[in-house]
Amino acid sequence: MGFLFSKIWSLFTNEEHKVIIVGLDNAGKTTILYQILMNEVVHTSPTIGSNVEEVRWRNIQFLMWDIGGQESLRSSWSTYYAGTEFVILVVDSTDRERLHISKSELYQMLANEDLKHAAVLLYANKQDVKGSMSATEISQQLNLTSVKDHGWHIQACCALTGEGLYQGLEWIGSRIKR
Ligand code: G3D
Ligand code: MG
Repeated sequence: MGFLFSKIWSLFTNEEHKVIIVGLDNAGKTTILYQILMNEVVHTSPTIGSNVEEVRWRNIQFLMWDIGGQESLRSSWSTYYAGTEFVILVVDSTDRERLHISKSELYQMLANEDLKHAAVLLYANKQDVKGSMSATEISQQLNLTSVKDHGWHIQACCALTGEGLYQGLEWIGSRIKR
């Protein structure tokens, strides 16, 4: 019923905002998508290809794509870029060894013509784990202040509890002109 209603609503508003959720494998992308969607933690297995869900939040309709992050799948990310308004880049804040890979994926995305107008929300996920990097530390490591040609925002979060996820969506909502 909720789905039907949101479908009808979207016919009136005629607006669905495309969001892609990217990040390395195991970062927490699928957990985040389903936490936002259903407010619960689902048991995930590595995403092959992608999951897509319609998410309605504060009268805003989103189409959210959760794209597999294993190395072999990363080259296909760009096939999802067209029409994307928001990129959610999920970083595993415990994974210091691979932060440089997230960094190069980020700058590769920012350089892509299809994402020229997209804004980036970074989730510094797994904040519940002791010793994880803070959002500030990640922001420094990724040199985010050098990003001038895209809107960006970094939000600390824990996908298991949902903490921080809605603050991130607030930022996205604030960028949607209505
Ligand atoms: P992915 O879709 O980015 O590949 P998943 O990642 O959503 O499948 O999550 C990968 C693993 O990280 C899962 O653990 C998931 O429960 C865990 N995870 C996701 N978010 C958090 C978080 O905020 N804190 C902690 N501690 N763990 C998190 P399993 O054990 O199922 O592989
Ligand atoms: Mg996944």
